[in-house]
Amino acid sequence: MERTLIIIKPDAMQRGLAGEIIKRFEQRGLKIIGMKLLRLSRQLAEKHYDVHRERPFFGGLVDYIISAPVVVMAREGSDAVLAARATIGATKPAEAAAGTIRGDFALEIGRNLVHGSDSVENGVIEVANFFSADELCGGWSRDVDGWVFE
Ligand code: DAT
Ligand code: MG
Repeated sequence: MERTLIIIKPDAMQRGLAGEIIKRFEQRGLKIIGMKLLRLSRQLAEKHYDVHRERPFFGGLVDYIISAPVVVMAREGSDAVLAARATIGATKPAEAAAGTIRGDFALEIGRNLVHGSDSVENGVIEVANFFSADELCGGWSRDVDGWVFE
């Protein structure tokens, strides 16, 4: 079962788009196993974006992601990583397809509203970086008849 970390970034919070973004993942059927509001520490932000440390935009990216509280969500499912990325849209919003979050609400790469893990491996790592085990509620699912608890 795959896990993906979703971050509703400061620009989405500032624009009042948190509910819209949560709705899209919910409608897609991506099971939610964790959610909280927090302001990232610089240390956690630098760890989260470590792969981009040598890029010229790294400093601005970190300053931006720690500039305001964000909503972080853990989502789980088969193909959760790919499905979430498809719902989010391309990194460069101008290239993101209409119907995706970025394609419908964003234009600037530095203000692209939402993060989603880019691989199955990183999904597991990123969820663990943001959530302790007791903050995650697995062990349930939905089917046509309603809730199913393990
Ligand atoms: P994604 O968020 O789609 O996974 P990424 O991992 O390549 O994209 O980059 C992380 C974030 O860094 C991205 O959401 C916005 C920012 N970023 C990426 N490339 C950039 C660039 N060329 N200029 C400014 N910001 C950039
Ligand atoms: Mg990425």
